[in-house]
Amino acid sequence: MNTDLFTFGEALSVFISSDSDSVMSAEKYERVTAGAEVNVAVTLSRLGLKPQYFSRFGNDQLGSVMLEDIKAEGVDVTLIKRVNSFTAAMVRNSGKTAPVEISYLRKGSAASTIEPEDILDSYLSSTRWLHTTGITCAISNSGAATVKHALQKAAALGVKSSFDLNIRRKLWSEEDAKKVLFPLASNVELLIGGEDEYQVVFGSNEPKKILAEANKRGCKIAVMTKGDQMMRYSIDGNYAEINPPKVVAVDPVGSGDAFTGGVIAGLLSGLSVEQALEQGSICGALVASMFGDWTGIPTGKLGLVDKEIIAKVRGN
Ligand code: KDG
Repeated sequence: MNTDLFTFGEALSVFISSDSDSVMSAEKYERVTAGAEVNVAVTLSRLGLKPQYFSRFGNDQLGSVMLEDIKAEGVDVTLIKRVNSFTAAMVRNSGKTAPVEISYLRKGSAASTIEPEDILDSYLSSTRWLHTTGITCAISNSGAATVKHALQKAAALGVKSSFDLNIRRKLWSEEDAKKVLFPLASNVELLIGGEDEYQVVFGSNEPKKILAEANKRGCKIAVMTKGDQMMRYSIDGNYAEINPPKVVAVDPVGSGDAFTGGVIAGLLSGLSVEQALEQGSICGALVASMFGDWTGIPTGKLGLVDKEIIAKVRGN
């Protein structure tokens, strides 16, 4: 099957407290499916492209319901393996009145057994873009080896790729993250990360210097985000800045992935880097303006956000 995107990682069942903004007092929870890579895949699907997502899910009910959720979004899930382990989960409060606090139930999960042999060359040779993240590197050594393998294979096959640093400090230390992620932050079409994540991985506080170094290491487009504030980027040594649209942010979780998905979809559809970043920031802002990782992801055709939605965000 020919796909626009191939991505893999851990998807989680996210339990969000619904009767209290603290897990300490909540008795009721809503469950949704999320996860950095699957969020990117869903964004591409909503925008009218063909993404394929691989993971290992447990032979359990959470695995089954998540598979259905992802499939219902039009993402190809036919490669997902069911294994004899459990499907990961995350528990959080809504963040309506208190800061979001998360707990993971994922150590030793089904997805943490992902290994390089899972990623066949044919998955990569039949896609236009590979997307991976630092989260898969944090969940296990075999996850990190799989990311390395996939990025190297994609490069050898001439398939464009992206890598989102995505440091999860509840999963590993900054020191361990730097050791593993720095070698991987090279030779990709698109490197994405928050300012703090770039600082950890590149060991510097100077955004321009970091982005120039990323370009020198073969990351053609290096993008440094900072929530809803000014975004910095550099293409082949040319530095620029862009301001994301302002929205009332109610739940930023997942907005970074929608941003990444919007950028990838834009680049695949022939937008300039600046236009693709603008499209990504519209997707990110819309997700931040609603609760849940998928709720606000906009719709579109052929990889481009629908014009009416763009006009609404821009206030025209
Ligand atoms: O980027 C949003 C993700 O943080 C969320 O969906 C859960 O993948 C996740 C993680 O590992 O934190």
